[in-house]
Amino acid sequence: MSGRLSSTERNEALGALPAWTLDEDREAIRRKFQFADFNAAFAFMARVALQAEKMDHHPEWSNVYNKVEILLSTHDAGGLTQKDIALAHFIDAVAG
Ligand code: HBI
Repeated sequence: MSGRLSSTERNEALGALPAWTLDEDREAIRRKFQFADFNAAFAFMARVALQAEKMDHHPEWSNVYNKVEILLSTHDAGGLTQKDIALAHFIDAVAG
């Protein structure tokens, strides 16, 4: 399991992920999304789910109609790792 990011690595990584906010308590990153409707939200979640399986790295997320909230952290490492950063970039790319 790749190791936890140092604070420097974390700050550098988050510089390229401006839409995400740091959750200090969870040592995680969060982003909220609003789509046109449930269909669009679920299609987004399906694409992320397939990528999560491919990476063996899964989001903590919730969905209410057209809104999706995602939290990324690496449970095995107890904080942020490169897997979280990579998945966040994938999510940004598919979210548009
Ligand atoms: N997803 N976010 C996250 N963090 C993990 O530590 C993790 C995961 N998905 C699968 C996974 N670990 C496996 O390696 C097992 O540890 C469950």
